[in-house]
Order: sequence, then C-alpha cells, then structure tokens
Amino acid sequence: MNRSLLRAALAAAPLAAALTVTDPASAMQPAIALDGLCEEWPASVDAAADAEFLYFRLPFPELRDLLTEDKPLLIAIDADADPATGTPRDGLGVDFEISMRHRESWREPWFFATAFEEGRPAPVAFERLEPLVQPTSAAEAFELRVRRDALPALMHAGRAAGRIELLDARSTRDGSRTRTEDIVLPFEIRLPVGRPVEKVDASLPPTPRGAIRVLSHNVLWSSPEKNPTPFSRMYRAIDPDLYLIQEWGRGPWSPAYEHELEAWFREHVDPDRDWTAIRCEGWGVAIVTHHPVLERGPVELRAETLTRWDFPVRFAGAIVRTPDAVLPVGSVHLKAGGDLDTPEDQRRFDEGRAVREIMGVMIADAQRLADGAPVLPVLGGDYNHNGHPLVLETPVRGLDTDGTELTFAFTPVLGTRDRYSFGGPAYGHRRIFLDYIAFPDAAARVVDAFVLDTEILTDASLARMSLERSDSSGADHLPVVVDLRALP
Ligand SMILES: [Ca+2]
Ligand SMILES: [Ca+2]
Repeated sequence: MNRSLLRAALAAAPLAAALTVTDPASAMQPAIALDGLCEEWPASVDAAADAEFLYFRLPFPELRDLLTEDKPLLIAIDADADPATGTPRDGLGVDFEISMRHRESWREPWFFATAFEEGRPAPVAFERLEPLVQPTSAAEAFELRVRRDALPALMHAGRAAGRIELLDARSTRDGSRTRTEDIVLPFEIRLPVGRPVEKVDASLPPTPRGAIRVLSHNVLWSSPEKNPTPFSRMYRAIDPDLYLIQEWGRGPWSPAYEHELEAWFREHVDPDRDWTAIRCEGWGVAIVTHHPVLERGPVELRAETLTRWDFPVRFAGAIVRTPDAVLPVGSVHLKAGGDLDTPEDQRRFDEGRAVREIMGVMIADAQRLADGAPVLPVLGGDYNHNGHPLVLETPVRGLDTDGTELTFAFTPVLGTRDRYSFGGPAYGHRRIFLDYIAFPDAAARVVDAFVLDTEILTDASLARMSLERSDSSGADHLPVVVDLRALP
C-alpha cells in the first residue's frame, strides 16, 4: 500500500500512440487539477477549458525532462474554430500559439506565446500567460495550464480547435538519446464564457487535536535575518511543532551558531517558548522546535560520491518528543540544478543514499527512546527534484515502520488543487514544485497538508489570518505544511 505519489503518477501516465485523435462528440470537460497527476483526464481528451484557464495534457512515449529540452512542444489554437481568422496552418486558422524553448536558467522564460491578429504575429507576455506545468521532474506525461485572459480572443464562449505537437526534441545537452516520432494530438474544446483569474478565498486549518504540524521552508539565504516580519507573521499563523529549514546560515557548526537561530525564534515567534535549534556543517539546514530534543543527528554527513562535489550533505537531524509521538526528523536540501542524467542528478542520488542510512540509525535510536510512544520518521526539505523520478524515494526507501518507503504527503497550494512550492510574481510568475515532506503511512495519516501562497489569496482571507499579500514572497520557496496524526 505504501507507494510514493510519484510512482503512482508514473503508473497512471498513459503511453501515447504516435497519433491520437480526439473525438469531439465524446469530448468531456474534466475538472483539471494542476498537480502533475493525469488521472482525471479521460483517455480521449488532451485539451480542456474552464472560465479562467486552458488546460493541455502532454503524453510522451518515454521519460522526458520537459522544462530543460529544446523545443519539445508546440500548441496551435484556433480560438474560434474558424480557418478564415488567424494564420492558416494545417486546415486551421491559428489565432494563438504556445511553444517552449530550452532555458539555461530558471530565471529565463521557457514558454513563449504568439497571437495572430489579422495574420500578424504579436508576442504575448509570459506574465500574462502565467503558464503552470506539472510535474517539475522528468515524467512521461505533463499537465499545462495557461490563463485565458492573456488574450481577448480566448475569452468568448464557443468552440475552439487546435493541435498539440510533441516534437522530437533531442537537442538536450548530452545529445545522447535516440529519435522518436513526433506526436500530433488534434483537439476541440468547448469554451465557457471566460473571466479574469480571481483571487482565492481560504483559511489556514487549525492544527487538529493530537496531530503534529510539520513545516518545511527554504528561506532563501537567511532572508528572515534581513527581513524578519513576513516570516514572523507566517510562522505565528501556521504555528508548527517542527520547523525543517533550508538556506539559513552557512556555519561552521558551533553551539553559538545554534543559539543565534534560537534567539531569532524567541524574538520573532514566541519569547515564552523553550526553543531548540539543531544545525550542522551542511550549509543552511536546520531543525527548530519548542518540544524536547532527545538526541541530535550528525554534525557532519558525507556522501560516497563519484561527482566533483564533496561538500557535507545538507542534512540536519534530531529525535524530537511531542506529547503524541517520538519523531526522528530530518531537514534535507539536495543538490540544486541539472536535470535528467546530469552530474547534479547523480549527486542527488549520492546524497539521498547517505541521508537514508543516517535516518535508519536515527529511527533505531528513536525506537529505543520511545518508551511506548509511536515512532514517526519524517524527512522534509528542498529535494531539488527536477531530474530522475527515483531521486525522490532514494532517501526514504525502507524507512517506514513496515519496511516500505516513506510516503510523500500530497500538498496542494492552500485554496486550490494545484501543486507548486517555488516562485510567484516576484519570480516572473514561474512556479515549480521542489519541496516535499515524507511520512510513514503505516504509522500515521495526514490530517491537513498545504503550501501557503499568500499572493493568490483574497484580502479577506489574508485579514482573517493576519497575513499580508507579499508575505510568502519573502523567500523564493513557499512554506510546505503537513499535519500528521499517529494511527491508533
Ligand atoms: Ca491533474
Ligand atoms: Ca481562427
């Protein structure tokens, strides 16, 4: 029963035929969640719409790293299903076109849109389109969403037609993969009347009785020290039992280095709590809690590595006792950058194996110390998961109480069913998902789980939570929160 969500996603991803034809007569309008899982898509449907967005499913015949390949995708949209308007191509009158291009850095746009009004091409700004694609890692099927209000021609009610072309784009940097056939997916969509994208009304769920709230947050190189207020507001509102932190401080380890972090939490979160911070030689990672720490993890963790990186693994560990459980917990920050089959991806595998080994030791210690309390291993952090799918489960394999891997909690953005944990208006409206919290589903269940993006919430929602709109933009990553309750 204990399968990672990612594996479930891969199992559900369909293998595309060389040519799939959508039957317009049977085309449904499924409600699409931009979560990287394609289970809600009927087999014959590759394009859909609601009042705010257009959605596309992109099924590839093999594992692909969509965000790092050169020109893997072209979507031609005949917004009025009228060959007489737009630019003529393949029997369509194309009014709008979306394409992708390889980017050297996440700061560059990787989606490009062109509108054809009276046949003349005009670029449409990335910020207006606000494309969201999931998953962020390599996969065999992706979901893509774009805003309809990016273009007046997409706002009317009626029929649209078009083609999704998944191109043989083997100009990846290593250039080693073989050629496959291009995939062409014609589609028709019924468009309901469009409306501008609206803010979302939502509230933070209170921590349920008997549950343990875990927060993971990459804070962007000590941002809470330079600009404490947004972090202070969010952390007070969320009020977790365990903070798993990344990118706060660069060591070296010393007791004073840990006391600095404890002082920040006394000053900016709660002066009356007895804060403990666990840091290490690995840059930026920490665990902070107001519950008793029974044992600390290693001050320095090394990976056996074949890559050129040999810095200490960014892993902080501790065994924490809450009123409801004993938790061997880790805060991890895997190597950034690189995609499928790169040295960075190899380094992530190396780091994951070292983390798994030390987590195994901490779990055995926790079982000795538990004194009858449930033992709930938790590993959260920034997995930088943009390459091979199996990177994700490497550090959690075999760590559940039944010997299976830990499970990654499904954490949609609060108030939505979408999944991203990085980016937003301060980052050019690019959004990807990098931050995960793994838990033992043989010993606990998830009560609530969410990512907090204050930018998308209504003013009334923010006022209820005593938050400001830009609070979650204090860092490039968003806070990820999971409430766990031990099974009886
Ligand atoms: Ca989905
Ligand atoms: Ca047209």
